[in-house]
Amino acid sequence: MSRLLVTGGAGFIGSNFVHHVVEHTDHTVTVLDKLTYAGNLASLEGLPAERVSFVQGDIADAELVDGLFRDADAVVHYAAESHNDNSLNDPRPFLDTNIVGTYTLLEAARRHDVRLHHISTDEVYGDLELDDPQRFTEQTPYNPSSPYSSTKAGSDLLVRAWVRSFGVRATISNCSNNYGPFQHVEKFIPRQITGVLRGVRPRLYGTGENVRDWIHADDHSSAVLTILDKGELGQTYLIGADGEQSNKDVVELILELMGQERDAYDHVADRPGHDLRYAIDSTRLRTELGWQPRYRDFRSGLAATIEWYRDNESWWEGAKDATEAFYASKGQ
Ligand code: NAD
Ligand code: TDX
Repeated sequence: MSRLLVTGGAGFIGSNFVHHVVEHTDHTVTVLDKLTYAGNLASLEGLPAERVSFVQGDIADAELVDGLFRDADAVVHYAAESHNDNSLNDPRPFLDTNIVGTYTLLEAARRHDVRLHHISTDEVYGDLELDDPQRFTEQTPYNPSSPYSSTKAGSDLLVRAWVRSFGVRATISNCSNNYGPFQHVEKFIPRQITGVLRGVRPRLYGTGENVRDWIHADDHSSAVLTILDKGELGQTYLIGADGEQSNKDVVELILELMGQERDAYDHVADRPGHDLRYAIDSTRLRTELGWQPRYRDFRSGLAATIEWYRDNESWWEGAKDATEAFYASKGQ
């Protein structure tokens, strides 16, 4: 049994991880989360109080972080500003949280010699052509496009430097696009599902030919636990489930699964600098650490996600209007 400190545990992927840990291990969890617009305590409702505790605070608050690291056996670092569209509108919070916040955690890990796992994204590698036979691997050079992905790339490089210069016991994982319950309505899949539930047509940026490599958040969680358990210190692991789909195909599948015409969507203004394609080769994680994804059928995973949003309107309705007002101001 270990005492895990999980940063960003009230967000989408962090809360899925906390549920996964409670279900599949005997670890206890302390969540550290600032509860920005993206954090929601309702995502942690129903978890046993003897296993999960919550601290509201900023990962860039060195004094708070220091006290929490003192009582942790390992730290899993999810907290971030995570949305590309927001980073194009106001990059500053991305620098504060993703760069200075990660630096603050690294300094605490160094002081207390605590094992740290840093959660990152495939977006640090930039994008691929649609017909490129190569996928991203641990050897792909960094080439981020947006303020969001460049701050995530910066945070990864800080982790690598703290491993090499100070012997911090850290690992990194770069995962592809996640879907599943508890994802904020600003993101592509929940935005379209909740729109259709409200009678609004999906909005596709640009041509919709952009490709994302989808993985269920629960598979991301099992991969992170595998790396915590068996990963080699100082190493990077790519996490992906061979789930490439064009945005157009995803929107059409959502419409079909929700009983609408497959062409009942609109094209809107494209995202500036919009990455064309992400694709992950997760061979290393699978062969060296023996991990496998459980959700292999995107259609049934998406159908279950649609049901979750249908059944949990009270979880998302509060954020929907403000999110749509933001998009409307951008013509999206
Ligand atoms: P999210 O936006 O849903 O959640 C982020 C959480 O971090 C929120 O609960 C927020 O309150 C918290 N937070 C933000 N700033 C903080 C601060 N300064 N101090 C403490 N807490 C703070 O994000 P997500 O989609 O769950 O992403 C989680 C992590 O996974 C991020 O590091 C992201 O880069 C990475 N990631 C996401 C995806 C994806 O598809 N969403 C894919 C790969 C990697
Ligand atoms: O309304 C929309 N219409 C649309 O076509 C929205 C919100 C998005 N899109 C497109 C943009 C992307 O090509 O859908 C794709 C997915 O968009 P997002 O959900 O914003 O995700 P993305 O930009 O790919 O980044 C996500 O995956 C990598 C997460 O938000 C990041 O945190 C993660 O690092």
